[in-house]
Amino acid sequence: MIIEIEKKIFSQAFRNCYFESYRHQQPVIIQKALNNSIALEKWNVNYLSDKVGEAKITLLKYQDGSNDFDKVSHKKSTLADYLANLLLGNPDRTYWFNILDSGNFWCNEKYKVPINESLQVLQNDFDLKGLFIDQQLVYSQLVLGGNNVSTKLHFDWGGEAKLLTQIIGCKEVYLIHPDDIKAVALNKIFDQVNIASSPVDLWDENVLQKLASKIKVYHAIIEPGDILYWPSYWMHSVRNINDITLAINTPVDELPLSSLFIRQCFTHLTCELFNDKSLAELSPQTMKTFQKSIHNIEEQLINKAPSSLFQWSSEWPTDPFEPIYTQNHWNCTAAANE
Ligand SMILES: O=C(O)CCC(=O)C(=O)O
Repeated sequence: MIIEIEKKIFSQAFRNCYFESYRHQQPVIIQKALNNSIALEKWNVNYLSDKVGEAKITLLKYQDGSNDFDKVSHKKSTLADYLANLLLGNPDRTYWFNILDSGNFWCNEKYKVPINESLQVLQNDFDLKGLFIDQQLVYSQLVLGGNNVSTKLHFDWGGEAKLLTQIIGCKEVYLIHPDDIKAVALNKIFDQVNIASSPVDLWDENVLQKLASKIKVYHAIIEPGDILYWPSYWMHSVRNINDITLAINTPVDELPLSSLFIRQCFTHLTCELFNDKSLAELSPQTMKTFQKSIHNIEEQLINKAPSSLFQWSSEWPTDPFEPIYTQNHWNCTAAANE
């Protein structure tokens, strides 16, 4: 079944209702929360070119016909040149998305996420503080592209929830509840590709209909002024609709996942492995290295002991272009084992 995501007008009453009925539970489009926002009122090609046009940015250049952000090359530009390129129809299918020190114009000090200092001045134009829980906002990032780009179905690696604020143009979004993960053939740890993504292409109408006959697929078109919230680990695939489509991506660190829980998972893994008789065949040196690795992870978890997943995840590779599970990683591992 395809379900249209609920729309709610922002108010104090809605804020209470958000904490009771949406947070951690289901997506919602929050409308009219950006009253008096300069971003919403003034941002356009001329305004952004005048104010931050000189900013140096890094774009993702997708392969032909693909929306796989793990298989991209990088292209440098200035923001003004990129905006001009979008006005020409974005012929090289580039997307300004998900490179922290390129697109971030604000970050919460507590997370130490990099930002693009040339964009910092935009902090005066846009601010989500005061709407929900300020300390949980991680950073704010510009996401800009033409109507011919989208993202493949994935969830966010750090377990963050999302506030996606639409500023110029519209986006189409599909979301899937984490409980339905088994229906989307999530890439597996040994599949040698991004394990937070799925090969299911929701932009193929047949694939979409087939999936929607089995599970709930949430859908929305978001328009300027809309803030789309989705909770942690909801899978999402997002498509730009207009030639200039600009949104602000603000991850929310709201999942109360303890590092002790993660340690618990490692304990299970370790027990499984050590109960496997074939491990007896490993050399004492290999066993020692193996134990040392697990011990290191345990130390990290105990010493940092953050209560939030986002801080924990920042200890791990977060660059989508160098994830731990890349082809290279596994090739190297295979080569080392030969
Ligand atoms: O806004 C977009 O196009 C992509 C958003 C997205 O996929 C994400 O925030 O992870």
